[in-house]
Amino acid sequence: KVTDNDVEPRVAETRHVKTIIVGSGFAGLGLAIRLRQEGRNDFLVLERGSEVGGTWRDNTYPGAACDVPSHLYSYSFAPNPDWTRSFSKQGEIQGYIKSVAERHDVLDRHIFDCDVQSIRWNEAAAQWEISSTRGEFTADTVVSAVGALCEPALPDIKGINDFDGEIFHSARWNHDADLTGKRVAVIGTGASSIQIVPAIASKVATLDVYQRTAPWLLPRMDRPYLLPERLAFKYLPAVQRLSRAAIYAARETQVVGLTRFPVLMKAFEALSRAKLQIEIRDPELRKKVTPNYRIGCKRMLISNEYYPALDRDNVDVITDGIAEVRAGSIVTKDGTEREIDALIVATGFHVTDSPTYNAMVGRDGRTLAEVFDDIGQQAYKGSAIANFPNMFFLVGPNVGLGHTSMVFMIESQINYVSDALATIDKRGLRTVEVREDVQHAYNADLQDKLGKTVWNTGGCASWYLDKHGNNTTLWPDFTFEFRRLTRHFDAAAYTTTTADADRE
Ligand code: N01
Repeated sequence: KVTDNDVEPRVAETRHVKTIIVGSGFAGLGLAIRLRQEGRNDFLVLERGSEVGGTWRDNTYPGAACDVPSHLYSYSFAPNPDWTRSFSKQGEIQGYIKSVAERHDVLDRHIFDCDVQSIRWNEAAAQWEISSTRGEFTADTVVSAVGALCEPALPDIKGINDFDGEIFHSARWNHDADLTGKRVAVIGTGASSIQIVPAIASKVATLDVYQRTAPWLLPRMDRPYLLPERLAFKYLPAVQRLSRAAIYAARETQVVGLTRFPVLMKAFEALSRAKLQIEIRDPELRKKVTPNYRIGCKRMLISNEYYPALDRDNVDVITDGIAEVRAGSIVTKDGTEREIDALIVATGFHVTDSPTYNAMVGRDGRTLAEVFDDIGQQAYKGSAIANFPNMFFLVGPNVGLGHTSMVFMIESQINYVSDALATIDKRGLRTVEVREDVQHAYNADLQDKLGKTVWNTGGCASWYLDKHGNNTTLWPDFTFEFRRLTRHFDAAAYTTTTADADRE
């Protein structure tokens, strides 16, 4: 870690580096490691948190765990024979990310507690100017690796700011708040909530779960690894590789089934309904939590504990819609007032309207938010956006997945971006900017494919869709197809200038 002594003098003077990476979750950290491996050491990682890990550092709520199997949810260059269970918990994943950062010796390129406030293109200098809470920087190239699920979305509910008790977002869990014996409410029933509810249900006095849309639930095939398995992973690396490949293949077939074959969707729905029948005794409650849209339209959730938790005597599912929050209670639209001591807001993230878009100012003086307002959230291969020269994105638009490991997509983008940086160096390029026509054609094709999927046609609203109803977050195909597209940087899709500023 860069110490305060190293960093503070930079506050006074602008520091220039070749490449700045913003964010050090799986994506930013993975790229930093790749740059170091390639001997491209003139880079810095600016990270607003005080350690690496991104979403796995921030989401520390009780019950937080991954819904992708551990051996696939790891860097391919850093397999981990020590995973203790098939689906890892937050602490274990965060420990893994930190140990990879240490082992690959990139922490000295990080500046922590560094909140980036603006990233502005200087056309004359062909550089990015970065303002942060730890000083000013300039860079030839910026890679934004802030992630899609980094900015908590608070619900716009009347009176919520006047609530007097403990209130916090799932991604900003207040561990000083003791919920034991308290009357607690949770707003939201997404991936975070269905992990929080069973984790706290038995310790609180009462738990009111405010559900707007019921999620589809499937079994969670989680279990601790047996000692012989762990020994095999450790001493026979081929076993771990095989396990990874098998999980990968199974997950790839899932996306095709859900996006293309209605018969398979029906089979999954039947499985989920059977689960409901077995795990919830109360028929009224069962009716309340039965989804009314096609499975897969929203992210499918996996849990063996959520329904039994809802079925507890001290837990209520409330579907009437929230009218207002008062100092010590929530009032629903039917006029019922329920008193509470603590309110947990598990209402997701700003995805298609991320505040980070306001901080980036491109070549024509418009912010990324303004550009996206005009054309919708889009990028070429999820990685480059016209009007933002020498800027690349990891986990950009339409790179997200609902069914398998984001680490696979991230590593594909790392291949692409590191090859782009190498090409810039090799050819002595001053700027590279994706051509608008290429970007638009790429996105028209994506939207065409997405328009036919269950995400767009399944009869639900979700964070996958933007305000125009376009799916600007998910990748619609096999992930190996994305890997193929991002294998090499395709300079022909870009307008480039050389040092003498000739447009090529
Ligand atoms: O957020 P969400 P999340 N009034 O947006 C409800 C990843 N993740 O933090 O469905 C009332 O999914 C909203 O209702 P509705 C994963 O990619 C992974 O849970 O919009 N309710 C919904 O129920 C996931 O998809 C893991 O009608 C309001 C909930 O809040 C993503 O993160 C674990 C409301 C938000 O659900 C986000 O998950 C956790 C309002 N005003 C997260 N506004 C694992 O790997 C929103 N809601 C296991």
